[in-house]
Amino acid sequence: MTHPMDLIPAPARVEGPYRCDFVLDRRTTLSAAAGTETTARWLRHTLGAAFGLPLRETADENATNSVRLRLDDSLAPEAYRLHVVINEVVEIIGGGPAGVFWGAQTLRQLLGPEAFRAAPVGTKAVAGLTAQTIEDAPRFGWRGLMLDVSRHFMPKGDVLRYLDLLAAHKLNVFHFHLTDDQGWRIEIKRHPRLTEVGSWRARSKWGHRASPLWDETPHGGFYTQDDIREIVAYAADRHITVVPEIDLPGHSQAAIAAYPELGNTDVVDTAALTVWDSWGVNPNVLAPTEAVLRFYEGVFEEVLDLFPAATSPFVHVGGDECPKDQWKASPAAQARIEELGLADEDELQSWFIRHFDRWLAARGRRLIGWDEILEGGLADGAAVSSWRGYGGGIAAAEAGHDVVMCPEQQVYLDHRQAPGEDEPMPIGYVRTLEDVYRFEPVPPGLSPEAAAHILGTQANVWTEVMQNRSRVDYQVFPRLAAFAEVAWSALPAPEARDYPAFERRMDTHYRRLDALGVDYRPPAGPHP
Ligand code: TNX
Repeated sequence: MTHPMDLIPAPARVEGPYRCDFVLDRRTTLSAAAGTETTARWLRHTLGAAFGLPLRETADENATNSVRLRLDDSLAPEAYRLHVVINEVVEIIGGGPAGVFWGAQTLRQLLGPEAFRAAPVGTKAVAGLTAQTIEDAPRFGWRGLMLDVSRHFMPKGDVLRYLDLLAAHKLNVFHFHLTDDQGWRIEIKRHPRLTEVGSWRARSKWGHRASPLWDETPHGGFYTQDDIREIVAYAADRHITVVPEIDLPGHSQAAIAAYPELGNTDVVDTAALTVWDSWGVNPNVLAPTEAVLRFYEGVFEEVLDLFPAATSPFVHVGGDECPKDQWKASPAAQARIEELGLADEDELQSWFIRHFDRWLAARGRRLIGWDEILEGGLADGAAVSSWRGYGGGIAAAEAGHDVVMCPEQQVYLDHRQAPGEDEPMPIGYVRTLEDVYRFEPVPPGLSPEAAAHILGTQANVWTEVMQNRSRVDYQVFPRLAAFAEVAWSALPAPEARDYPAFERRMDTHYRRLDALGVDYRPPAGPHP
């Protein structure tokens, strides 16, 4: 049985555990008040798979040997209280449906690592719990993971599995990086070549030909619109918001390869471009024309249809790493700068972003972009993903813009997690599990008004060198567990955080990850 202190992320307050237990068995019923149905379904599905518990529905809210789910609007929407009463009942009370769901995630952890299995645990059709009371609520409302499915396509089933992994860590935002130079991954009906041409590349180059990361096999794939609807619905059932990203005006070579007229045709032969087979910052960016705006409005119209406002209030337009060389060299782009009365190419980038900020706002959505969107002036309602360190986020927050903190030095999970030759991922800063545990999303010295603009934080997973789900698992875990605790729990200042205690709780958490089949980096290293 799990000691409550083994919970990850750590809850705000625990009373108990007391010495007596409550055992869920085949007679245990479930009562689900209005608003808690998704959690009831999830619990039946999860505990049914592992323990074979049917959790039959009861309308009797006072039944004993029962799991009770209900709402109490005196709590914050994502807050919950969980009571395990000796020999009687487990009660999960959420401020809103999401709170009940996070409480159910805690219940699963309390039931032991076996509760994370998707196959039956054997003859033991019971699950034991220690009596206790937990009161809990998240520190941040935005607790995210960004997954880059452009550099390496991740099949739909693997995406759904990642949504389950997010939910198990009480993360509630899935930032879906759907387009980039190396692949366009979302079906757009009015522009079919985006996926017909843009979703496949011939090879993946890295370093030199002999490198194990140089791959001469074609790579590709995309999500149909039905796939996307299924992903969005699956996320919604787990109280996860999806932020679709269509990256522009840079990181667009896959789109230009599909539709050469999107590029700067007066300076490059865009008809000769293919989906990029290499990595880095790409010079082939969108041309600043009205036709390009109309093309992307068409893309976003379909995106808004697929990602409804209720579960996708934010739409990400990228804005990162857009080299201005082609615009500098292009007579057509220069003429546009003059025609639009802009000072320079930075303002041209900002012209793109402002256009889509207004366009999205008129349709009830909010634009979010990487921190380069600050250059050349930021659109009024725009929010910023601060990735090049804290600086962009601080500037944006001080100017009254909402911010998601995701500095690459701290929470880029493609970066290596230990020094040493045998660490398989060759790029980036070394960020150990402990480093991630000591990451603080709100930089010190920020005024309280500016700090209120920090919506939260997210970890980003760029997949240039992660060819499959195992490689992604290895980079993401166990660090996502530390990140989840940073995003959820009210931890003390970085240097005062009790990392040894977290590591001890991780002993239990590794068993949960084992039961889930997660290919995490072993605590002793890849080849101890
Ligand atoms: C920078 S972060 C990028 C990505 C790369 C990543 C590699 C950001 C907005 N742009 O295109 O994949 O570095 O760590």
